Amino acid sequence: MSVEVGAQAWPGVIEHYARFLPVSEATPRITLLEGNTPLIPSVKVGPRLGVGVRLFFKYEGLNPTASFKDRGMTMAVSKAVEEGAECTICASTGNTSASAAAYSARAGIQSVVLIPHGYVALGKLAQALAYGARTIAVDGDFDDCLRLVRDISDSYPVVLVNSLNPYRLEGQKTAAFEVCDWLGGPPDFHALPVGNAGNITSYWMGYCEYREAGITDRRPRMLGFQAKGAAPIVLGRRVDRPETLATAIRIGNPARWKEAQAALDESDGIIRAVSDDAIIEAYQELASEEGIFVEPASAASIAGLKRLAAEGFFEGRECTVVATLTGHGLKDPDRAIEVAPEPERAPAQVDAIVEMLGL
Ligand code: AN7
Repeated sequence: MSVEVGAQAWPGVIEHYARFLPVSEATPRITLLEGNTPLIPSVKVGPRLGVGVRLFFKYEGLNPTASFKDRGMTMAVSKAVEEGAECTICASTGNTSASAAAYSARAGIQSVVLIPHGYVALGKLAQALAYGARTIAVDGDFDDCLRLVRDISDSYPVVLVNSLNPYRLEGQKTAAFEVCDWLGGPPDFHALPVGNAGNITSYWMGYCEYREAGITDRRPRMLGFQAKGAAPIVLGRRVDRPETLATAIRIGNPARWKEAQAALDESDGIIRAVSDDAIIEAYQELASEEGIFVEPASAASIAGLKRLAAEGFFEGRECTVVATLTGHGLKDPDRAIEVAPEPERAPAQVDAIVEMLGL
């Protein structure tokens, strides 16, 4: 018996949201069926923010390469192929490179990724290598890598797929559409971590376009959070040697800085820095109290919401808050193990284990 593909199956973000995207029938769909990620109600963290707060997690770690980057990458690689490209290039703190490598493999074209040597989480490095990207570890940080790939793609036949590529933003804005579609309208606040600032820019585009199309009648206030040691937008100046254990957002000179600032201004938004300790605390709470394992950068938005709550921000407010959890916890297994207690050891005997457990 043959298995039929159901007509209702999720077709990926390009096909599902084609009427909002710069694609035609002729655009190839290079897709791994990304998107359609769950909007999970918070059971513990949300109620603690304030009695009137309804918090939802947009869990982007469930995309095909386990981060939100797949939404933008399906667009960027599809358009690159439509335009006849044979090679993509990107700079990355890890997730962009994993995604670029996967979608390029899917398209049957080469990918080249430049990553800061020693500062990419293990799972992400494994992905770039497994998908067959030419993986170049650069003696420098992400900002150096981005400068290099901009220069190279300006002069050589390789397509830049960082979020400087406008198709990346187009694809990523679909996450805002999904939030509105699932909630039945926009939230009051949307929180997310900010690194290169492509995602906050994309969500804002998505919320604006849905309102312009008359699908929604308002837009959320955007809440952006950077790591304290890598907070250029908060400080209003470039950070030359960014440092944070949330390596995904270890970025000192964001490519979409201006657009992110505009999103914050237009939405009456807020951008704040959170410490690495606060990030790790939120990271552990998400896993142990919500059952949601994310990478450290993703927890920055939760650390930020907790900080706002501690300042009284949510007091007396009835509001819906969506926090994007940008990447899966398995991306960075080293950090997970480092901050957790060691596994207990036992002999292979029932008695010993029963005694350990105090049963
Ligand atoms: C998990 O992969 O910049 O503000 O090169 O991986 O849109 O950059 C990753 C960024 C948040 C920040 N959370 O998003 C890269 C890269 C995770 C991330 C961000 C990133 P942007």
